[in-house]
Amino acid sequence: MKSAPRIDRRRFLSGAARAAGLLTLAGCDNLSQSDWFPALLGRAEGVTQWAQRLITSRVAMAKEYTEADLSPVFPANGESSPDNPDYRALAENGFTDWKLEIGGLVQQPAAFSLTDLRGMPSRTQITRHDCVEGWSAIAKWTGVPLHEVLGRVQPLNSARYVVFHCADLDEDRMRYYESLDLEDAYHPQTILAYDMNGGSLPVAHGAPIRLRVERQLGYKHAKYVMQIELVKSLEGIGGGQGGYWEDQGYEWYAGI
Ligand SMILES: Nc1nc2c(c(=O)[nH]1)N[C@H]1C(S)=C(S)[C@@H](COP(=O)(O)O)O[C@H]1N2
Ligand SMILES: [Mo]
Repeated sequence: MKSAPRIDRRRFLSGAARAAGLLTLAGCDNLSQSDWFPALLGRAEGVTQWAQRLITSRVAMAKEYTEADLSPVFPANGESSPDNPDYRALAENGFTDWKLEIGGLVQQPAAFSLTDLRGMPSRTQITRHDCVEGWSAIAKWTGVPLHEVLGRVQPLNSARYVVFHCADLDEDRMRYYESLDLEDAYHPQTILAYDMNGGSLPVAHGAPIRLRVERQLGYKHAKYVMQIELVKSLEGIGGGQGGYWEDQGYEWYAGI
């Protein structure tokens, strides 16, 4: 697993969790919803009140920047041109035939075209993307807040995670996917972006839509999102760890 040496706070927090003997839990369970976690953490030696608050609260907004801060070059990373034939066909038609399918534990499964998504309320944010490979870049993203989309399909009470299934497959035919808990899914800065820096999202950056989840590291920001699925558990999806990189050892909660 590649580490993120620049992110001291994250390192400290994972150290705090480890001190409490809870590292294995940090993966797929929402610690803030656990009754006993804060109590146990509070007892762990050397763990201060503010650290506990940082761990248990994720309501804060990620920093937003101005046009003057935009990076002249924003690298494309990971997949930048999916060779999936279905995706290619959609791209050749300017994604006019593409539809985002949303199903699983919802009352009203739906399929939204790009026009449908562009017709919903939008949010624009200038944020910094941090990749664990050691680069950061600032861009302007416009898209529909995920909570707007979820509001239209009405998740059932049993839903705990939102899973994003992508168009790209790796050499072993494993599909890229990612997941969020509902707390991050409903965060105001969590958007399905269709524009980047004022133009439509380029294929290299995830056209027709990519997830922006600004308080987490780059690999959580799924590109080429084709389907969204609400589930009770991450078991049985991909390798069961909640994401393509998570299945290879990265942390599921990639907080910055
Ligand atoms: N579908 C898909 N999404 C993905 C990836 C990928 O390979 N496939 N790479 C991830 C990683 S590691 C990063 S840093 C960002 C890169 O986004 P960018 O190409 O816009 O820089 O996308 C993330 N989302
Ligand atoms: Mo990344």
